[in-house]
Amino acid sequence: GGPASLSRFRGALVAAVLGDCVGGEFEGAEEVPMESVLQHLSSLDDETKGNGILEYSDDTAMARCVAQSLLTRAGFDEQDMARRFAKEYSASPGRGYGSGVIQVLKKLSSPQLSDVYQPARDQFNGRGSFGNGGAMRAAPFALAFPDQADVKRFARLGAMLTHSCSLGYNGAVLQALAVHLSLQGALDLPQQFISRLITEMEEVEGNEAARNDARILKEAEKPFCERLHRIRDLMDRSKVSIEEVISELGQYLFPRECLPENYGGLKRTIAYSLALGRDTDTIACMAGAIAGCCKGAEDADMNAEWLHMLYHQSSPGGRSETGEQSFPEQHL
Ligand code: F2R
Ligand code: MG
Ligand code: MG
Repeated sequence: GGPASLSRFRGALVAAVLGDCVGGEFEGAEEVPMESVLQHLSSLDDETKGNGILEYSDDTAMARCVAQSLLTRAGFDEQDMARRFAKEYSASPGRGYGSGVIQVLKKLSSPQLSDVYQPARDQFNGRGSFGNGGAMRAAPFALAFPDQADVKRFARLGAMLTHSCSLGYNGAVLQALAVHLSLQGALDLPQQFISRLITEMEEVEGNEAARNDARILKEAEKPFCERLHRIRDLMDRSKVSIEEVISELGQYLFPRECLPENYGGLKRTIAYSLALGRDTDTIACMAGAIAGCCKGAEDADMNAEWLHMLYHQSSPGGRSETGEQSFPEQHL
């Protein structure tokens, strides 16, 4: 499909669910040999093995809350989103949430809570979380708002419900921006895609709060810009090993080597995400994932359709003036 087509909306949400489900197999493993990744992927292709159902984790559970809140409120409503996070956690607490964020989700369920951002601010002795839980659920913001300034603003506010450290919420802004740009087809020119992200993140990371957090955490002055510059440098080279990617970037880039020739783009991306090890469900979820069958994909597919409608309808300000429910709950 062309820019902002329904198939791109579907691809973004469904691939995220698949990445989470397929990537869950290796989450936490320090090293994942490519051989194990290929074995895992081929066992999923083999209908005679397993029951064909994979479990999704917190990544999908929270992204679904974001999508459903944006749809039901026809824009960003922090109270509604916070309530959905809390309800989802209390219904299924065993989805593998981060050990810190659990405290926030419990506090968000209190009817006495007057400021929904306060529990996140209290995390880690008032420093806030820098975990990737805001980023892992950021894609729906890019699908709900056509305007880039809205994508940045609401992705940040949505992440701040659980992550008040700038590394946590700016990671969500970066992820939402990447989905926003790729929805317009920007991935066709990868170098330019990264350059545009750098330009945006220069501004996002330019404020005092971000500089202060980076200083305290002994990070580069603008941590995400710095990683993006390293990605651009690596992309200029013809060959990059998986070890170099891990040591240079942590876990971010997807060279073409070491994978079977017959793997398509999406399958290659998820296979590589798994081979990077450690936070494999979240990396694969955020990077996009192979096609397959797992619980949660149906919801994502339906949300994609509704978000596609909302995107093409919405006014630049985000939430409709009346705040009416444009997308009835029973459809979600
Ligand atoms: N939690 C996991 N995986 C652990 C294993 C789960 C296992 N498979 C199971 O089934 O139980 N995965 C999920 O968590 C990540 C997203 O986490 P989130 O939402 O960011 O959580 P949290 O608790 O806010 O942060 C994560 C950890 O980062 C450290 N941390 C964050 N901020 C800190 C700070 N300011 N100072 C010190 N440490 C900080 C803490 O260790 C947090 O617990 C995703 O991978 C998702 O898949
Ligand atoms: Mg997870
Ligand atoms: Mg994870």
